[in-house]
Amino acid sequence: MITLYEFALSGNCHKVRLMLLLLGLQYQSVAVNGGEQQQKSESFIAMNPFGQVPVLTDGEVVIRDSQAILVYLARQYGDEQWLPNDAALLAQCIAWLSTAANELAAGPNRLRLHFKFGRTINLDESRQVAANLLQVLQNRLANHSYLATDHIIVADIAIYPYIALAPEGMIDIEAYPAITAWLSRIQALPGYIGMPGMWQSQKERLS
Ligand SMILES: N[C@@H](CCC(=O)N[C@@H](CS)C(=O)NCC(=O)O)C(=O)O
Repeated sequence: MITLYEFALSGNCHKVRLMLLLLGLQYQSVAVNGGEQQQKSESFIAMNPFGQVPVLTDGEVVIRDSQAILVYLARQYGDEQWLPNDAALLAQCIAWLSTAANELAAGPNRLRLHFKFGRTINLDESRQVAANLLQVLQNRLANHSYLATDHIIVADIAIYPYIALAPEGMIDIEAYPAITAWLSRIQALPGYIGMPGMWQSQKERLS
């Protein structure tokens, strides 16, 4: 049985939820109590020494880090569509996973932590990182349907939640039409699940 240890309001956890559902996988969710710092308990640290969610277990396999979990699920349960075998394409995919852990975390994610949860941040720096990232995404998606290739792969799932949640970080996502078109494409996928606070396509709003 697959088990996901998660916070309900975490975009990193949402990546994993979305991937599990797009792959049609059954799993059990364990809500980690962040208010009580359960992620820092001895038993949790045994699964993730950084004391963070998400963590996914699958039998004896224990994986920390949302990007790593996406790669595991794609390789273990998905077809090549989700995680390319081709060396150049795989490198493109890893580049976007790296962007998820770096620019996305330091920009849109950090702005959301500030405006939604009151975290103290360097506002100017986070806004600059976010603006730069959004322009890179807009430029790429102006000519492509997805980030790394012509169909969805784990790279898109890794970037998706914190871009869809960008309005909670006071980012005007509608100013980037190629990005909202990409968000809409993902929201139209069979098995798609959203979370509160995400930008929604008109179709999603009406459903
Ligand atoms: N690189 C990690 C980051 C994980 C992360 O930042 N988790 C946050 C929730 S989104 C967390 O557990 N925060 C609580 C803490 O650090 O104590 C990933 O992608 O999974």
